[in-house]
Amino acid sequence: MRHVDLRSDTVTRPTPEMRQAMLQAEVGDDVFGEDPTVNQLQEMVAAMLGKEAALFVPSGTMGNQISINAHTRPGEEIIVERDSHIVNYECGASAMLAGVQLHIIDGQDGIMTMEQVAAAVRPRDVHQPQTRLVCLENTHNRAGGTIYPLEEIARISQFARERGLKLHLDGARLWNASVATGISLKNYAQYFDSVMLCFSKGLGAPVGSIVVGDREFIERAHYYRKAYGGGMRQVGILAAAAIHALEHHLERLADDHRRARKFAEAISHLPGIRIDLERVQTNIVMFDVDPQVMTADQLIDALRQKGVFMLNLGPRKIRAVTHLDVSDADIDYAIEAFRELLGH
Ligand code: TLP
Repeated sequence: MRHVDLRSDTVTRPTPEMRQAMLQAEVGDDVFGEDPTVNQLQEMVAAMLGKEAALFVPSGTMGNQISINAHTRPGEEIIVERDSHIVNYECGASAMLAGVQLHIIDGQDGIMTMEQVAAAVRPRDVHQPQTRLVCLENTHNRAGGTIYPLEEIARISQFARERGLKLHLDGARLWNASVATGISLKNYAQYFDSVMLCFSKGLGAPVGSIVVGDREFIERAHYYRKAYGGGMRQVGILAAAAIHALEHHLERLADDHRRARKFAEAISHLPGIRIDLERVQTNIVMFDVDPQVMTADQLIDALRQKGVFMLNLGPRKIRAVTHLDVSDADIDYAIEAFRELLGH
């Protein structure tokens, strides 16, 4: 039986060519700053994003969390969107480790407007926490891989600068936004004080994320990376996978987007499936199952029997994500599995 794993773009396994690059990587002790491959990756990504410096980190979660810590002081407030990864899937780390309070805003499909951000900023008042940082997410995971409009980013950025607030981007899948829109990574990054990007998602590397920003910010982030236990030694073997991914797997994200679109359109015609095709903009397909027909759990179980794997995000909500290890034939197979289960 075919095995089509659409639970996440994190499930990819390194290709033979990527493993070869890892095998041949020159390495050194990165805690001493002496790993040439890590240094090469950091310089490469800083240049791609048009920032002064970059820092390789073990995970997206650590990248976001050390950025939050580096921008803030305990007791300060950060503005975040309700469905964001930082709010929902990072174990409350911002409170646990940076000691900040979250000011949560209801966005529309993950998008907060400048007006919403402005309304959430605290006045200078001896009673109130002080707002220090705003975090955006692009593409937005829980909203279904949606792309943050550049104009809104620009407006929020201008407002933040005027008010002396910092702006951080959870760009775990910024690569996807850039490939889908043709807007360069640099163009996106210019609006932010810090950006976190993942190599371990659609790019197909086994481990690793990166944070970019100005030199002073990266120095502070470096301090927190060590404090969080993220100082790694001969980690050039992982940086080599990331460099390989940037050189060979970036443009092909367009294939993932095309396949996600094909899958979404095909299942949208089936009874019991509710899906907003306008929100299928990159490699994530989020849809609801009509509880009269089946629960999300039941559909996921039935799909698993056929070798198709998806993620349950609620009693009705299911997520499917395309990636490097999902071919056109895999997508056709997944569509056929849906037709068999729901077609009649
Ligand atoms: N997302 C994972 C799960 O944690 C939900 C996934 O399968 O999508 N920001 C965003 C927008 C993410 O989607 C993720 C991972 C992260 C940060 C965290 O990255 P890691 O898993 O490397 O800590």
